[in-house]
Amino acid sequence: MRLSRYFLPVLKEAPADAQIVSHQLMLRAGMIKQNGAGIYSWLPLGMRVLHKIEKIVREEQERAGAVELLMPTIQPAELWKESGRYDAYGKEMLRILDRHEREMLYGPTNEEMITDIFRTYVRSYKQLPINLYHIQWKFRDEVRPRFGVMRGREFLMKDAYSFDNTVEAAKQSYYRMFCAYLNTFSRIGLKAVPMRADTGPIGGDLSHEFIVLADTGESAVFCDSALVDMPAPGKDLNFWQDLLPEVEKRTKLYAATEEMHDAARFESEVPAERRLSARGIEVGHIFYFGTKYSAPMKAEVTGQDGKNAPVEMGSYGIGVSRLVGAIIEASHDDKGVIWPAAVAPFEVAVVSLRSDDADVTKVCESAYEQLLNAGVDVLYDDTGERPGAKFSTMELIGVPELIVVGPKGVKAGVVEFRNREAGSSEEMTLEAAIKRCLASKGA
Ligand code: 5CA
Repeated sequence: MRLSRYFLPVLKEAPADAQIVSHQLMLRAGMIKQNGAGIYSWLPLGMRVLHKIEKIVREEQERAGAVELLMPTIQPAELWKESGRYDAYGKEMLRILDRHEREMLYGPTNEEMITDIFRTYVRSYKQLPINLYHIQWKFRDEVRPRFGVMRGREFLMKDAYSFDNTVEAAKQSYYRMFCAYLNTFSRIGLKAVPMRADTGPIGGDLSHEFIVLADTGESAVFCDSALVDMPAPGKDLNFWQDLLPEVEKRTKLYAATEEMHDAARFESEVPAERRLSARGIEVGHIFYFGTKYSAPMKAEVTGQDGKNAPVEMGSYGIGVSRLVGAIIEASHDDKGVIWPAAVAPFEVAVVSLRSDDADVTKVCESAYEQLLNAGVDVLYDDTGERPGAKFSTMELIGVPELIVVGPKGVKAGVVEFRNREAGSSEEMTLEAAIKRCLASKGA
């Protein structure tokens, strides 16, 4: 992408009402634009990050056996009346009347709709297990939308739904997703702590939240320190089975300390020694709720014994748009965002220090072309801005690696290779710089 043709409306200063660093940086880096309370447009740079997160989420869902579909944002109220949640959900649900005065709603979640899809097509235990997911916008009329995309009213969620024949099989599906979540957050470059949680309006009696530690988080983190010691980002967790004994060990520990469950609910009652004095951001939440929806909605399957019984279900959410804010909270400095490589909107930038110099331009064009051809997400700053302003923008938007091309270097046959996170700068040939970029991409 040539910066001269890109849409990157960076701001010198963040609007005064942006209270936390991720919100400030997302506005300043031209990633989002607020359109209403808790409602945002995703500008090109923000959308790139969103797509990169989605891609990782998809890959890990598919690896865990979940199958993608797409349900609508607008749902008929009838389904929610069947489950009993239409009245129970309260004011967070955005209710709409269509031109025929039919009651509709903008989906805050999709348990009812997926249960309806399931019951239309599946009859026998032989067709199970099934796990279906989608990545779709949700709307919750939050009392206090705040912190930018962290607590929006419209937000992007990955929600998966598992269907099993027995309680044991359903728990297996639950822990399979548990492991998929550890993989997902690790690949994104985050350390997310699983914590036993309250189930709220989704229901059920087994639930975990995945929390990214950050001072600005809205969730208080209470858990055994053993649980905090989860695999470090980047560690290859590979296949979920490898991890299952470990997860079981850890979850037994939960089971052993029932107060942990209460701790998640009643912040004030947690004894000081059990607190991590930490706060965190909930980036994922998984639930096992058995037949809470399948029983009232009559989503039944014929079992091995020939009898019909409601299917065992769980649901599994990831806050895809919230993750963008959470990553920035966890990874930034006073100059801007430091993206983990896997989700950086651009992996490399070629920065021309003199766009009016033909030799400099020739080297830049060659670097840009080679990187594009190698499949690297490259931003080419071909504008006539001052070098200082160019570097500030690159640091603000968090491009991990820069190839800087200036007249002196070109004469000497070198470019400057900069690394955002390390703050390092080295001179080398263009060929060597490109090799370095490809190496960090794993190509
Ligand atoms: N149906 C279940 C699981 S699919 C569900 O809706 N779970 S949830 O309510 O916990 O939401 C899943 C995830 O969406 C949360 O962990 C959080 O990361 C994200 N999320 C929830 N509310 C918001 C919001 N207002 N703004 C941004 N992200 C949100």
